[in-house]
Amino acid sequence: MTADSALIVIDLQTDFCPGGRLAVAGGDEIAPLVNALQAEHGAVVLTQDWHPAEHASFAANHPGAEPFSMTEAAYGPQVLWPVHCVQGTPGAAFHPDLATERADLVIRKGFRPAIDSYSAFFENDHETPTGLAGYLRERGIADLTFCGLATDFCVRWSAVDAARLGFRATVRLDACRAIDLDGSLAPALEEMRAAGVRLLEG
Ligand code: VGL
Ligand code: ZN
Repeated sequence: MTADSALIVIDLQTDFCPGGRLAVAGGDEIAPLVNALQAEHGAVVLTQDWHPAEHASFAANHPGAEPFSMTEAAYGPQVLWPVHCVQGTPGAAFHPDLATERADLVIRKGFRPAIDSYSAFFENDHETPTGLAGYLRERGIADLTFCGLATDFCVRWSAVDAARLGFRATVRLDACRAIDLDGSLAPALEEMRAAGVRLLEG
């Protein structure tokens, strides 16, 4: 265990697990490993996707649009998702198998109606910060290990941003699960590698 390392658990929430509204296959399976990994880090941060019902990333808010289709947002291409992780609903809660008592910080993201937020560090405009980088720097934490959901969206964007911000970034792929929307996993792994993220299978 190193004092200057943090485990960042991305979006291990009920809606991203089997039975949820944007279920990632096997999403719930990672909880025991994620819980065990917490003991290996000096700090634990949990992120929580936290959308208002009128969020622009929901297909239901775009008349005629199908879930998993694409739209053009002001900041670039955006997937239109099924309604998920609506603030205060059971689906937005952490999965019940996730141990949350050791968490130092819970960072919520995606709460601005007009902009999605995959990364734990920036919203999808790549400009609006969540405050996480400042929090980690003030605590002197330089080493980040990512796990959670989903490998090819929120984990990917978080790990790539971390590397670009100068943190040492590792992804524990065995403690992640992917959506793999139209083959999105392979380029996600490639992008993380190219950004200098260390990918570990265990
Ligand atoms: C996520 C799609 C929409 C994620 C969040 O946590 O990977 N994916 N919102
Ligand atoms: Zn979301």
